[in-house]
Amino acid sequence: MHPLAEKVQITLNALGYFGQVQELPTSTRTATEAAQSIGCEVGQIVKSLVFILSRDQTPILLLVSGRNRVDESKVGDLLKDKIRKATAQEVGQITGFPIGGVPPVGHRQPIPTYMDEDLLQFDVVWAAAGTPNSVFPVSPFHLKEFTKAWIIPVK
Ligand code: 5CA
Repeated sequence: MHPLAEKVQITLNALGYFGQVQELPTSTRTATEAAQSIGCEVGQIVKSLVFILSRDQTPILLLVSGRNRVDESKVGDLLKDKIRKATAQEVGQITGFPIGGVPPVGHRQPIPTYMDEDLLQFDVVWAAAGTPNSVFPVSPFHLKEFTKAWIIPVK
């Protein structure tokens, strides 16, 4: 297994996860590609998106259904701040993972995490596991527990 995918597997296990990180032969870099490679609905793909808060430049993580686009002003209003998308370089520095493989757990530093309420309608969702061709299945309930996420509307 790729060392970054292994790091995610180990982190997940430490959190009480019993499932398996899966390295696929085809790309899971984007939500569309991941859904195709896995054979699931695009809505079941968890996008792990890093945003930066304006006030103090600290990062947050948004776990977003693959079918949704983040309404930045709406989420900013919810958090009583403004948010902007992190650059690819910032994502690497903050999480330790490359764009297209950013997982919901296992980052270099703890990141306050918010989860799209639309993910709750699925029995199983799929998130990136550290590389652009690795993913893991998880129930939205366990994903919320593992990430200590707050549930919010994002779209
Ligand atoms: N592996 C899939 C989910 S299983 C995945 O990582 N999807 S994602 O949506 O979380 O990651 C792709 C996201 O990376 C894009 O939605 C986009 O928000 C972000 N991204 C892509 N290119 C850049 C870039 N150059 N700079 C900053 N963010 C980028």
